[in-house]
Amino acid sequence: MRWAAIAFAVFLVALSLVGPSGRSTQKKPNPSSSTTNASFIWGLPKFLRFQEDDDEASSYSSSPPTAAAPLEYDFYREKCPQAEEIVRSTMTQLYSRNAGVAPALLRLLFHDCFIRGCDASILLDRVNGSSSEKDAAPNHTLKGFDAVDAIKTRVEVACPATVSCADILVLATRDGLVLDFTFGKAGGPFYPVLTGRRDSERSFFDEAQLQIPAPDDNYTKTLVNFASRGFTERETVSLLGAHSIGKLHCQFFRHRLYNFSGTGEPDGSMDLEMAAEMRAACGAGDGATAAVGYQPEGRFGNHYYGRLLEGRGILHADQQLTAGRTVRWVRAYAAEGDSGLRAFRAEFAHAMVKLSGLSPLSGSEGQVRTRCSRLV
Ligand code: HEM
Ligand SMILES: *[C@@H]1O[C@H](CO)[C@@H](O)[C@H](O)[C@H]1NC(C)=O
Ligand SMILES: *[C@@H]1O[C@H](CO)[C@@H](O)[C@H](O)[C@H]1NC(C)=O
Ligand SMILES: *[C@@H]1O[C@H](CO)[C@@H](O)[C@H](O)[C@H]1NC(C)=O
Ligand SMILES: *[C@@H]1O[C@H](CO)[C@@H](O)[C@H](O)[C@H]1NC(C)=O
Ligand SMILES: CC(=O)N[C@H]1CO[C@H](CO)[C@@H](O)[C@@H]1O
Repeated sequence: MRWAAIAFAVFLVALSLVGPSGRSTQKKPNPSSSTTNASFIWGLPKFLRFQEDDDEASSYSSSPPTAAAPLEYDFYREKCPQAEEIVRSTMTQLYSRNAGVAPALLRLLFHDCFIRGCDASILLDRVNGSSSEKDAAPNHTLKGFDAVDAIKTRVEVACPATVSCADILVLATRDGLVLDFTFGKAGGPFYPVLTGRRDSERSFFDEAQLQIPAPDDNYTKTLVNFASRGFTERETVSLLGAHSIGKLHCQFFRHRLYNFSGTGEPDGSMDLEMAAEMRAACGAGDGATAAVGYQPEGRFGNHYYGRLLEGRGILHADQQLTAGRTVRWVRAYAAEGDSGLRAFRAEFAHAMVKLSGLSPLSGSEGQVRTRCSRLV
């Protein structure tokens, strides 16, 4: 927590030096910068960028910093100064009632940002009968829509039609993670998020159907998918650590427990004791509603990586992180004592900043929805 607090303080100072307030008075959208994808990361102070220490480093060092970042620190400071506080306090209430809201929003944000960037397109209901992202296969079991709506309703009362659903999802996810850390053993990352995103005017069913990573994706497919959105292998490994919280339904890995077309044996990469535990937890029948997590308490931490090293990954895609050279990052994050957890927290925070900054709509692009599930 101390690292994060210091980092954030430095972040604020750095931002005040580069002068976001000067930018805020010129409301003109910058069409070229607003259509870029993850490049806003270059607007962050250097210490918040990732220190690559492997062969992926060159992919970063060649990109120039963008002068006009579309997102800003505290974008709503004049138009709705209480916005971030309303998000935070509402999340605190929602979390105290149901801690599952933190993983639910984290997954929702991932599914939003992976399809055309963080533009709240995942929140739209079907429009004119045509399928929305919510209808796409990977959407099954997505949760947290009601939490976003609850927050949005309060924000709308304070500042009508001002704060985008895309920003609310990014802020609420961040705040939920902080809460999950506070009550857990780990204590953990608070990361700065910029705001000023706008909401999409359509939903992207076909893309969601094809591009959201699937639970049985292999090593190569997972890495290629994340790389196409600008994530290095190391960042990909840290992001999947999101699975240290929340629950996974048996439907996504039942076939790993029994080889239905052959011997009935569990997947060869799965620890046998684990297979027995999972069979017991999931039940023999359809059991579509049973779900398990990487640890009973489900708090954020690096236990996910230790489990992978023991062959106790739940999804095939999780276990695949140990199937190639990414195993070195799994080992680094799983390291005993403080060092693994510290590395994971810092690098997860960095990767979340990057995820939250994917292709935002800004300026006059898109719209600000008044209800997150509908276009205005
Ligand atoms: C290869 C990449 C990934 C695959 C295949 C994948 C797949 C899945 C699946 C199948 C579930 C279970 C859903 C359910 O049973 O309801 C799940 C849950 C979850 N995923 Fe992922 N995921 C991936 C990456 C990520 C990333 C990058 C994040 C966030 C940064 C994330 C966050 C979560 C969270 C928090 C949950 C628990 C949700 C809850 O308990 O409500 N996942 N994921
Ligand atoms: C939905 O249908 C109405 C009426 O036909 C039309 O005015 C509107 O533009 C359509 N919306 C979208 C997003 O296609
Ligand atoms: C991974 O999956 C892709 C697509 O499903 C497939 O083309 C590829 O051969 C697989 N790679 C390995 C090493 O199994
Ligand atoms: C990201 O932006 C770069 C440069 O503008 C572009 O070449 C690349 O295709 C974009 N990637 C995605 C996933 O949009
Ligand atoms: C399932 O069993 C069949 C026949 O024994 C075998 O060919 C196949 O590779 C097994 N599948 C898995 C996922 O282990
Ligand atoms: C949460 C959500 O909207 N789930 C939907 C996913 O898509 C199926 C159809 O493909 C719907 O029935 C679910 O309601």
